[in-house]
Amino acid sequence: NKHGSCALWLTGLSGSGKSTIAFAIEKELYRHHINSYVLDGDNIRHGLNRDLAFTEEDRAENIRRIGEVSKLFVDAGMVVIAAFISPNEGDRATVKELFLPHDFIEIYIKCSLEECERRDPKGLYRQARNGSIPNFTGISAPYDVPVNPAITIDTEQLSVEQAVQLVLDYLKLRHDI
Ligand code: GGZ
Repeated sequence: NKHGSCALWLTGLSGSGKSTIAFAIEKELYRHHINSYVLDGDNIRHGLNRDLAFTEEDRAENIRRIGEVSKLFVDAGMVVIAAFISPNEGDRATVKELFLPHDFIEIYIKCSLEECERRDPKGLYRQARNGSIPNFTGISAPYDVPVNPAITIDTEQLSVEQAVQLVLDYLKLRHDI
């Protein structure tokens, strides 16, 4: 839209790099005098969505609410950066429908399960493997690879800086920044 507000929707496995890239995008946009705001598990799942767990139904509701909140941010003229696994293609498509086509940018944070498990920054994959965390995405719950994302960022190949550059180049081509 003409004010450059949009939703950058980052989807990918746990440990793929979504939050790291989200905050690096926020920082770079700030250098360009663009205010943005990151929604991630830390500010959403501990607050607005603290009643939700990781069943298929709860994830769908998690993503639905985040989609609606993201739409409010875009209506308010902001760039919102949503960083959630959002594993279900249908749930992501439903969120996309809330926006004008130009205002919703799906970004696939691509990283193999093997590499995410190797990184395992919070030890969650280990716990998922030994059965202490059920329904863990990639281990015991599905992840639908995005069919047609606007941008794919392979975090096994690119640095955080290169990832941010891809997103900024995309926004520049759209004349958003
Ligand atoms: C996946 C889980 C689970 C299960 C807890 N499956 O790497 P993290 O820790 O910091 O990020 C993951 C986060 C995923 O929340 P989302 O809201 O992004 O998920 S979804 O979009 O699917 O609703 C992980 C932690 O929560 N976590 N249990 N079972 N990730």
